[in-house]
Amino acid sequence: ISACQHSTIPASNVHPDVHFNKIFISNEWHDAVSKKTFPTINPATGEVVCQVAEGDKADVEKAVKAAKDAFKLGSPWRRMDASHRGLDAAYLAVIVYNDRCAIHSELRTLFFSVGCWLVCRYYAGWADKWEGKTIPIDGDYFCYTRHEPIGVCGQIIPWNFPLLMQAWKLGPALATGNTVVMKVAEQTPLTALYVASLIKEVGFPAGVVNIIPGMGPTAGAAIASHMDVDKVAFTGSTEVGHLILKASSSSNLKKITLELGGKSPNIILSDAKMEEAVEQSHFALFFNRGQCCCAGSRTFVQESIYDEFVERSVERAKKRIVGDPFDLNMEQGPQVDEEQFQKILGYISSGKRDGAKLMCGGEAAADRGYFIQPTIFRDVKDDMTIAREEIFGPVMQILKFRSLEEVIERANAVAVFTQNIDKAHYISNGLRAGTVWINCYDVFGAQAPFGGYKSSGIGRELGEYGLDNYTEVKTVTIKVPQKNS
Ligand code: TXE
Repeated sequence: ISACQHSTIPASNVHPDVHFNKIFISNEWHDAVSKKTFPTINPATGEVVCQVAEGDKADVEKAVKAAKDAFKLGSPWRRMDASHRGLDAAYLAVIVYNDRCAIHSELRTLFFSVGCWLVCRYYAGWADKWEGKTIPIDGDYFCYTRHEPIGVCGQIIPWNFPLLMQAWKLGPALATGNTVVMKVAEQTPLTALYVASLIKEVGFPAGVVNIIPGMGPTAGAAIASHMDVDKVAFTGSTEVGHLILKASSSSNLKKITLELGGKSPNIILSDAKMEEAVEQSHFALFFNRGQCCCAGSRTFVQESIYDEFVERSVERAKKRIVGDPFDLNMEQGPQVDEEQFQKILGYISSGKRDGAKLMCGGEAAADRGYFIQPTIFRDVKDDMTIAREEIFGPVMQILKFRSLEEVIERANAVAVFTQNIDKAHYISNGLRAGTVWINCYDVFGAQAPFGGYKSSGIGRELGEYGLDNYTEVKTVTIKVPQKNS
């Protein structure tokens, strides 16, 4: 990170020439079979950046065939040493890192670019270390397991962290020797296509990675129901998560991992360090304009410090700088598109209607683009829509609680702020959540698994656990003349 100070980042090119706006199959650029295109929009202005090829079922067919061919026994990819696979991925990591500023506005944030680079590099290291076992079964047999790639992996990713989601999906899939057909979000196709160009440059064999910009109900659904796709990894809404599982069950029972929405509680106990808790809770909700599946979107504050916490949070939110995403001093850019923008404003209206008290914000923050004022509601009750549904925007709900037991019952949290380690352990053990942060928020490491309990998902991404999602375990048992210990 130290090599990447602000001063070394070149000025933004706000009107970039877009070189890659087609479908990437077999290391070549293709128009859509239908010849259709769709516009990609700059959310800061509402203007069209460029047209992008719109892949659908026919293009998915082509891509799956390419991925299947690349996975054939004896193919360059299947014959490649695992260590070499790792080298290619590590090289990709370096190129992504070095090119981070040339791609898209989202990449300006160091978190995204460094995070992507680290994830690629981390999984590159795993390529020749994901070992099977020899197993001492009864009888005169020699038994061992192999960790084999699953085959053709469909990957459907969202728009909130375009490059990061791509890295989280490609890293483990490629390290373990799979081939990939990836459908990128229709709101953010350009970063992924730029990375596709790097994949070619690095020298991955043709067909190993195929990338299709297009719509969910056409291209995405075609991947989910394809008989030759062996696995689908999906990140997006819970609603579409259900459709993906259904498509698997009515096609070939392909393996599914899901990373879906949430309504993560963040618990502030009365003994928490106030300043730190306010700042971290602000970050927990407003980071990435609230567009995080793990955003701390229900802030539970203990009764005795509730008023002070609200007051300080409002002060902080009013200072939040909203504006041009290319200006490095900005804290908050626009929401991703008109649909999300309208949806968030709708949630703000519902909060007011349901009787929550609007403390700041509540409106569009500019006369063009999809900017929303940092918004805070107090006196939020558990049954209000804004306390139950994922808003995915810069809208903070602050709820009050009395006892630990009460908050565990109501919250099932993701973060806890307290100076009392016993209380922290008590709460974190009692929670049914895939991640618990104590006195911090949104702390990620390529090495540590991430994923949700209950309807927030199936499976884990990142870390060693993330490799399981992309591996079949084969047990091989050989009769031997005589076994000895
Ligand atoms: O999600 P979708 P949307 C949540 C967040 C947001 C809401 C809606 O609450 O407000 O979802 O966002 C593809 N078959 N999250 O509408 O539709 C789609 O093209 C196969 C949480 O953008 O789920 C895109 O590539 N694929 C979240 C991806 O699914 C389909 C991130 C996500 O889009 C499909 C984003 C279909 N029938 C939104 N329909 C997170 N977990 O981080 C759509 N897609």
